[in-house]
Amino acid sequence: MEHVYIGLGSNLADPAEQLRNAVQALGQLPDSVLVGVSAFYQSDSLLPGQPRYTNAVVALDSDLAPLALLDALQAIEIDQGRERHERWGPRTLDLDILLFGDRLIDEPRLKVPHYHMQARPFVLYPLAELAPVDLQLADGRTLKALLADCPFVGLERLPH
Ligand code: A4P
Ligand code: MG
Repeated sequence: MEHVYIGLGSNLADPAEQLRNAVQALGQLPDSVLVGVSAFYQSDSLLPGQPRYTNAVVALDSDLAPLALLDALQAIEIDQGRERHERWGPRTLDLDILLFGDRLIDEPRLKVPHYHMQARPFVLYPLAELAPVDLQLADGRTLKALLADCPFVGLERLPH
């Protein structure tokens, strides 16, 4: 099995509920075991004028191939998007494959490690709850070094 980290994000009016539902769905993926869920963190959207986001990271052990996992994640996004489509519009849940073991994947549909993750506090801090600080990313930098360059600014850690 490979150790996979998935980033979750939502900026619906009840994003924490979206994330809880997503965690439950991730726990039911075939050939996979959910091994960790970070706390939830709130922060302002990177795009001005949008509601605040809630983000989290989930750790999975999975036998799924990377593109099969991406298909499954997109099916979960569509499922949850549909639930609230009329009320909130199409983008209710974002599921990103952050890391897939130590693989470097560069395919049209899938780039791993996920671009920009190395500078986003709402990815790195929840990831650090689950991953060892000496975790190395593809460019050789450790999670510890990335955190040192990414201050805990504008993040609010929500109680579980
Ligand atoms: N794709 C490629 N690589 C991956 C990967 N590693 N994991 C492709 C998942 N998907 C990957 O994704 C578009 C396509 O990326 C997919 O079809 C897949 O084939 P999407 O989720 O439909 O698009 P998106 O998420 O809207 O685009 P993007 O560029 O991922 O947006 P970002 O960068 O995630 O920005 N502020 C806060 N505080 N928290 C947030 O989570 N997120 C955004 C969205 C803006 N501001 C935010 C946050
Ligand atoms: Mg995305």
